[in-house]
Amino acid sequence: GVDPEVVKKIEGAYDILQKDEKGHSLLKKYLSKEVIEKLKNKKTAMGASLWDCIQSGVANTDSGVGIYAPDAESYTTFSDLFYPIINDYHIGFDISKGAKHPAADFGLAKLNFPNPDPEGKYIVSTRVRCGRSLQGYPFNPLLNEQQYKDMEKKVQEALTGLGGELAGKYYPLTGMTKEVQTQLIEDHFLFKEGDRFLQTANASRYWPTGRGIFHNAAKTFLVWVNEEDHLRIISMQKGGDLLAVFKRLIEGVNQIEKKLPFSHDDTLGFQTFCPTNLGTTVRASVHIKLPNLSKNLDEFHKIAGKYNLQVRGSAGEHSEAVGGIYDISNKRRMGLTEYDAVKEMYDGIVELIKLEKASE
Ligand code: ADP
Ligand code: CIR
Repeated sequence: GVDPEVVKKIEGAYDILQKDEKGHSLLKKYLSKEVIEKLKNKKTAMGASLWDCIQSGVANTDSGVGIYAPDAESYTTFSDLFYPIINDYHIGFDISKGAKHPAADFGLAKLNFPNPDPEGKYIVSTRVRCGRSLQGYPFNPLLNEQQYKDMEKKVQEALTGLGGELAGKYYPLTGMTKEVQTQLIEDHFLFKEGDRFLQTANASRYWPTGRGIFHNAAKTFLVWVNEEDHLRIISMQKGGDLLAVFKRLIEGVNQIEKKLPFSHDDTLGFQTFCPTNLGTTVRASVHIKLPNLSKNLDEFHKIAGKYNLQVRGSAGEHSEAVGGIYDISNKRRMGLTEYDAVKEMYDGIVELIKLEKASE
């Protein structure tokens, strides 16, 4: 069973979340007393409890979501909490009503994304990323130090074989100078350090062991190793040529999956640590300046929401917009194909640029 001290923490979570009036997380919305009663004594085969899933959201009541899965089994063991959160975040993907994530389809044969901003007036850069987990390993909180080292070695070997435009080099975080690390973060290439949401989820243990970044010389193709997910595969470049960015990502994913076995599930799609990333795991984004539309932030978020888009700051999630540059991406990643997730971002951005022009 679950340690009585841990059960107490789970029970205490309810009041902590409800009493914080400024908190609006999905965890707060769906962690009812009934759910707590039903789940507080459950454990996955690897030993994860409900507390392991919710501790980040309890420590950070300003979370947007507030829950992570320490292993893939947590999604079913604690489904009474995960499924409603998944349904809410992914805008109507209700597993409890039998929803299944569609098979992967990047739509390579039908891709058609003419640059929505050929003059480069609005879009600063375009990026598409996806997450992958290695078969046979749990997510961060349940990994030991040796597993981090083994995984890093496997991934590094696989990436070293990449060819053509994708060929590059792996740079472990261990031994990287602060200057290089800081510059890579500032240039939007590397994950940040000390993320409190990940730390309190127990996802940053043994840092920087096993963590690192692979990239080609142009830094248009990058792979993050063992940050939030085992792998984050990224394609990005300046300007608004989404077609080139997405094609490069598809090529990268195809090459890597020939070398590494990824965890996939018929219901959940590709399995990830955070429920927001399940399914396609695809976040297609632009860094964009829309000075008129973003004058009224509430209104800006509302308009973006109409197109199922999410607005982030210029250094990513939980950051501010610097110099009027926003990061706008598809919000949902589940219940639609990779092609449709990217198209959702594209169509929304085309509309936002039209609206911006109309208000000039
Ligand atoms: P993720 O995309 O992996 O969910 P973040 O929101 O933290 O995580 O973003 C990671 C990094 O990618 C940040 O530095 C962010 O500014 C950068 N980024 C995201 N979208 C773009 C883009 N379109 N152009 C340039 N950098 C981007
Ligand atoms: C939050 O709830 O705000 C954080 N735990 C992040 C949630 C979604 N973002 C992510 O997966 N990168």
